[in-house]
Amino acid sequence: MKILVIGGDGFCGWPTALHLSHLGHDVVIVDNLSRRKIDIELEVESLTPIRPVSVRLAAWKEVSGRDVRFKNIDVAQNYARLLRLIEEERPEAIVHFAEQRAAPYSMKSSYHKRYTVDNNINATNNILAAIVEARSAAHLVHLGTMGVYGYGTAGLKIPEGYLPVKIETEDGREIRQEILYPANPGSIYHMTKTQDQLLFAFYNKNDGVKVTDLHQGIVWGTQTKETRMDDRLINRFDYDGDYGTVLNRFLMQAAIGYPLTVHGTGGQTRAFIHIQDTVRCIQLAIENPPQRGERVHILNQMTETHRVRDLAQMIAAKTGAKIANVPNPRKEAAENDLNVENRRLLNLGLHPITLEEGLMDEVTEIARKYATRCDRTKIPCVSYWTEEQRGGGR
Ligand code: NAD
Ligand code: USQ
Repeated sequence: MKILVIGGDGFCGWPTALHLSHLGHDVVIVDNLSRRKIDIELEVESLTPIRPVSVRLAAWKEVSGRDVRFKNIDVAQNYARLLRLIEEERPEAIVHFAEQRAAPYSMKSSYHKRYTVDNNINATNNILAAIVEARSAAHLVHLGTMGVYGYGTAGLKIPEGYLPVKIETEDGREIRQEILYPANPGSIYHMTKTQDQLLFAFYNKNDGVKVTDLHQGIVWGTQTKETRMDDRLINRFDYDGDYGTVLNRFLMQAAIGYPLTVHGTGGQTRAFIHIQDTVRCIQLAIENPPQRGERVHILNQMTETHRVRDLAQMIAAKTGAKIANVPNPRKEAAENDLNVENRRLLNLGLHPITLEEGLMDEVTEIARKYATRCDRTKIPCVSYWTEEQRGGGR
């Protein structure tokens, strides 16, 4: 199958591109390298030494014998090049990772809020509009987020995208419908993902575009089967206060003897998935497209839920790390429960990697190995959600 992987130089996109290439698909990576440029802006680097795209692709050709092509296109800004690419390549599937994905980065300042909205919503709209204009039958697989639902569920198990509702009409009849689960974003970044959902629903209804939206939890881990095949294929590992996600941050902090930065009481419960399972889920989504005319497929791409303080305790118990409860720079519930339906991917054949089996490998294989590359001054989260926190937090 011909597959475009848009955002294919990033943390999830790179291992996905290799996985799909390894399966025999003809993969074209599209990326504007904005994530690498943001590293320069933030004066930070991936803990792992990631190589330039051309070196990555040459190494992949050497170890696998397979070609993966690369196109440097800003899909949010350069609609004409994106359209031409889809017209020329006629992909059967397009995987869309190309968004600014860090909640703290999206909240740093008005510039960062505006950049995140411009980039993410235009990227998604441009890809959808180009599929329609190119008269392409491509199946669009998008990486959404568990954060579209918010994390407070009032005891309800979060369904996969659609909520069945019963409404009583004025004349006493009962109407039953399935609606998109009410959006409840907790950052500008998460808000762009709730807008993406409406774009998918509209283009699906109006133009019959086939879309799968994967509402993914927090991804942990670094390497996959393919990125381990050569040092030059190593995946990125973000640990800084903007892009580092909680579990990978804790693993790295444990490796360098930095007290684990638990926000507030650490009562936030979140959903998690290992990067190896991410690439497998995307494969499963590509292999199981919606039929023409079918509504948007929404799948919850997560395998376990954990409370932040429990994660910190688990890592502390395994490594002897200390825990520091730091003031929470975000505006979020101090404590929440989270119960999530994830049967669709399990039914398609996903066998999850558990935290229990993978955690220590990650500490030794990655975090300890590259500990000397860590800049400790970049660890604290210094992006505040509100002006009050900004004022009081400095
Ligand atoms: P990332 O920042 O590492 O990768 C995104 C890639 O997209 C980067 O290489 C970037 O250069 C590229 N990109 C961004 N805007 C672009 C544009 N306008 N044109 C072309 N390329 C562009 O992020 P990631 O962690 O790989 O996340 C990928 C997707 O998965 C995101 O949409 C994110 O919201 C979603 N997601 C990530 C996680 C996670 O924990 N990392 C969890 C849930 C969902
Ligand atoms: N947290 C800490 N200490 C830290 C860092 C984070 O306690 O050092 C807490 C945060 O306050 C938050 C939780 O851990 O309560 C998760 O934070 P995170 O940065 O790991 O995850 P988040 O901001 O939600 O974003 C990440 C990805 C995003 C994706 C999302 C999936 O960056 O792209 O969409 O996870 S989800 O969380 O399910 O919405």
